Amino acid sequence: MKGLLVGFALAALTLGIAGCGGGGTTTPGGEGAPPGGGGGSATAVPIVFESDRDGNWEVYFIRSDRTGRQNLTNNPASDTEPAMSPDKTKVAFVSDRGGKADVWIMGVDGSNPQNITKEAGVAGSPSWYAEGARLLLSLTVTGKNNDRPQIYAVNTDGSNLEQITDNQNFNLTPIIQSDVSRVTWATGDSLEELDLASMIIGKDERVIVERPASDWRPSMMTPKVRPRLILEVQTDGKAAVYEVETDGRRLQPVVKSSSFNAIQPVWGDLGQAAGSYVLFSTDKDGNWNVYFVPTGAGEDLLQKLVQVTDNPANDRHPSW
Ligand SMILES: [Ca+2]
Ligand SMILES: [Ca+2]
Repeated sequence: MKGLLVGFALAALTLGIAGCGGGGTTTPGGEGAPPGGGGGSATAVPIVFESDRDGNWEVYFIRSDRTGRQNLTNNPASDTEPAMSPDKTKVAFVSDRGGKADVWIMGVDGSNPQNITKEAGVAGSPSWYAEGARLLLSLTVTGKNNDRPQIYAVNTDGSNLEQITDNQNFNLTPIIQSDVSRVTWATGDSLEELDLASMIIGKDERVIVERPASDWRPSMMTPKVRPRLILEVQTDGKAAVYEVETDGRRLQPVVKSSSFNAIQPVWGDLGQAAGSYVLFSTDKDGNWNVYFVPTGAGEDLLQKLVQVTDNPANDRHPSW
């Protein structure tokens, strides 16, 4: 029961942001050339996201050039929080179709969904780890850790569950920092004031971003050159995307506006030659849509935004 409350509280944290979109943006073409039906540029990157466009939350596939849109889950349950595997062949997501919130893994075409937390607690925040061999996730186990979610790692078949945090805080949205076994996640005594923490598993847990704001949903950025994190920051009911050094220094905005919110950032490179991009969801059109933008857009942010979804429903939580 407490796990459900945590789920609702998280949804409120996402949806409670004051929306004030800046009017509709019309983009030529629109999303939705049929799967496999012509089009699709050679450099298009596969993206998954959550949407309630069909009346309940489903996980959808679309390419970065907006072709190939497909409902991957097609289930009356709530299917959310998709995470694309490193080799782009699988998608981890959260579904309550089994009676509680669990992490499931399916093929990138929606095939063969498997519940990997059936025997564990209430699950959320899946992210891929160990080159796709394991997942990091949050698990709320009744009677443990003040009934608050902790960070765990698990094999993709549900075996070898390992508890990583062991405290009385809320612990959410873990990621692995590339090339090292350092986990970064959000932690805090209140969902309204989360901080970013970091540790080599079992060794040196420390808070790296601690401010009177909610700092969470980290994503690793430029893993090979000058590694940094991007994250979602919520201050005074407004959400923006920031970047920060992996030790917490030099926090600065990447996608920030006084007229719209930007949430759930994921870093990507769109192919090595194309540079560094952040994929995220924003309410700038008056409803939540998925966009990406070069990380160094700066003053040219609005001109450099690339729209991926344009459905009036809520399109959020992208991954690529
Ligand atoms: Ca569903
Ligand atoms: Ca939308």
